[in-house]
Amino acid sequence: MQGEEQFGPTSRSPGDRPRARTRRIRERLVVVIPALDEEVGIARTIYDIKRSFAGTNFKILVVDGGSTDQTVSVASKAGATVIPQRQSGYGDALSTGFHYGYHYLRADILLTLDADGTYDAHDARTIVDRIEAGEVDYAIGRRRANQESMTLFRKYGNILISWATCRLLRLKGIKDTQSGLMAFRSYLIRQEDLLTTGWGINTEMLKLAKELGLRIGEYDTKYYARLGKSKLNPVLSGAVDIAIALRLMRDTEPLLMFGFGGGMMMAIGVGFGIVDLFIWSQTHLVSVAYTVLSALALMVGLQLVSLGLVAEMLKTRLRKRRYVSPKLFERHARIPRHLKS
Ligand SMILES: Nc1nc2c(ncn2[C@@H]2O[C@H](COP(=O)(O)OP(=O)(O)O)[C@@H](O)[C@H]2O)c(=O)[nH]1
Ligand SMILES: [Mg+2]
Repeated sequence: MQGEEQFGPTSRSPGDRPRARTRRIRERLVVVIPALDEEVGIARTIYDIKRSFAGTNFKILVVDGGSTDQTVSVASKAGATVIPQRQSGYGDALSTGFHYGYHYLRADILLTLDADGTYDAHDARTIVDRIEAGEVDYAIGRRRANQESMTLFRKYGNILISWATCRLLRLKGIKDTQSGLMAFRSYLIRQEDLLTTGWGINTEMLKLAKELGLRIGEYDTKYYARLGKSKLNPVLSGAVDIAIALRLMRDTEPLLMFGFGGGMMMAIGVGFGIVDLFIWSQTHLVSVAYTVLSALALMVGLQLVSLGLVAEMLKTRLRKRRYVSPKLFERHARIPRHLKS
């Protein structure tokens, strides 16, 4: 196929004319690996990445969360650049790494994966290739776990969280919003200081990517049993993910969120009012309890709807500030690579 590049030595017969296109200079990739006490898995993770991305333009950045074991020295020896994170938490580690990768290492594409050997480095390469090929701007590795590598509780919890997140954020076709393997075009974090410092960062980034109109894709990836001990509390992280999704919804779809809540309250108020009327029609007595409940629910409902309307107006007025400049966006995202000169 024309336009497709060959890497490594090409098998050209003596009579062939030189190819019109030379070997493409690959985009710069920064691999961000968050690590907290991962001396058992970090070296393997780094070596696997090195092998998979051999011959390409990449740098490995380990973001250390204050490990008390040998993580930092093992990672440095394995050839990674190690930096400390700014504050604490998984989200902060990623945010630190992404900003460092973009501003200091001039990354075109950012990739992240765990330091525990759970993700497959070849699959990581595949999702980066999809971005380089211009197929998507944001790629997630959808975990295809076997029973041993993920408990059933986590597996079904993850399905539920992903479903709820997609419903709340109106994302279509994403099945694994919480995957630790993802890659994206680096300008995604250009203007946005990610708010989350904890586990909700995946949700926040996904929402941002959708808002910016990035093409989001999901690709199957193998998911192995973890090396070392997990840092995640699945119940807590699930609750945080939902809370983050709700917070983002409050900021981006306030009318829907408050309007829905307000509408429900008003419906309850009307319901109590009808019961009250029914009692009155039968007994010619007014139930104080139903009257008070009805009035209360109607008032709260009305307030929520009003809040939704005001918040919607604020959102519209503040919206422009969240976006990267359209010019920059055009340059990176809209025009497929093979059409750029
Ligand atoms: N720097 C840093 N890394 C963290 C922190 N919490 C978790 N990690 C790393 O983030 C990755 C994901 O955590 P992990 O325990 O594997 O969660 P799980 O994959 O959901 O079980 C691992 O590489 C952890 O070492 C943190 O607070 N700071
Ligand atoms: Mg992990």
